[in-house]
Amino acid sequence: MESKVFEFIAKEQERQDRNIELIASENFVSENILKAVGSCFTNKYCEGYPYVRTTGRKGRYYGGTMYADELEEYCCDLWKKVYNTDYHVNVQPHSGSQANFAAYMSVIKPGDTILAMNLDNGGHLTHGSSVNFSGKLYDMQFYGVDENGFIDYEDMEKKIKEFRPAIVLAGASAYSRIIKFDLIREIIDRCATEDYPAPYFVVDMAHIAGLIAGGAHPSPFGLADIITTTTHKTLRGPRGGLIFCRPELANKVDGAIFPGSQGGPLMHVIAGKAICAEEALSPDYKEYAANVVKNSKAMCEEFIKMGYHVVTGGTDNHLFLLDLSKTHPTLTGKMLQEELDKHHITLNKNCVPGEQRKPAETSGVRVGTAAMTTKGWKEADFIEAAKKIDAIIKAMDL
Ligand code: DSN
Repeated sequence: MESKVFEFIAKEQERQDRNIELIASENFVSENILKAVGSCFTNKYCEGYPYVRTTGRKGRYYGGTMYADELEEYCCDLWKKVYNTDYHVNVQPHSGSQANFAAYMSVIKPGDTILAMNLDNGGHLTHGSSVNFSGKLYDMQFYGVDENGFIDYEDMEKKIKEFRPAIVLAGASAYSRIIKFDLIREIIDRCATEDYPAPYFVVDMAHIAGLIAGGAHPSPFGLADIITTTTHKTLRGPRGGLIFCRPELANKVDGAIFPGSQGGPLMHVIAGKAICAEEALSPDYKEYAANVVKNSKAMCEEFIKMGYHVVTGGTDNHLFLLDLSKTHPTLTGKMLQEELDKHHITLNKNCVPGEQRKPAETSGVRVGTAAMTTKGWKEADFIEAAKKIDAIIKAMDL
């Protein structure tokens, strides 16, 4: 049977081939991952867990799961190798949001306090937005960035002492600098007292997971209690999530995913996640991660050279934020995003620290280099793209 859907797929393929893709959370998966995600594993129900080798326990709710069991265990083993860790891993979260939901649910109760990074300062919807489950179910408190845009670790310590959160959450969607996981661990331990045991340290490493895997950003393993991620950003895998935790939290985390918040896992996506891990373990991957950062620095420096205001004045990772309010007071992030769309350059509007506009308008844009690095772009290509964006802005009627 013919399907109209293939027309949409063909148009989207054309767009992806043609456009300059600068959305910091997107990437291009390999043919193998595409094949796995489009495979017959999509037909299989596998509620429960295999874990025959790791725990001796098997708890699937359907027959015929023998190959899915092998796949899921293979996938879990690979992810432990990627991060060189003995943490438990759950590969079933359908997304980063589901992973965060389960992470919170596994160790705290609704009404408990979570301290997270302020959303305007680069946090994420599931880190306490009032319109998200996190903001509705938990008492959210926030730490922020200093006047230069860097995480204010002193503010974090002050807020831990003041609010005594049950979870301290680190991780961001639009933060361009190294996150000092070792310092946060130290702060958390320092704040613990006899009547306030150390809160859980949860890291959402979704944006930088690929850089950590490739050795281009410090790792939270060994420091955090629970680590969540998506697999489709710098990791360059299928859309989905993962949760890692200290072994003693394994049952709580697993229970929070299934049956706590999800039904059957998406086995075809788990197949894609396994290939993503195989790729992350390949020798080329280290080079890819290093190139993503090198390209990001080159493009960011070009914008600075042309007079743009970059939040924090630079980048250590795969992205940076242009604060347009300082240089182009009448140009919003939304206007620039829409103008660039017309020129086949894709990026997204983004709030900046101290944002004065609504999230639907914003005063900034976020620029990321992971996707075009996958397409083979080098520093010179990114510098060219920065110049092209500048020329487009100069041609706008502002
Ligand atoms: N929406 C993603 C991003 O663009 O950063 C985060 O989940």
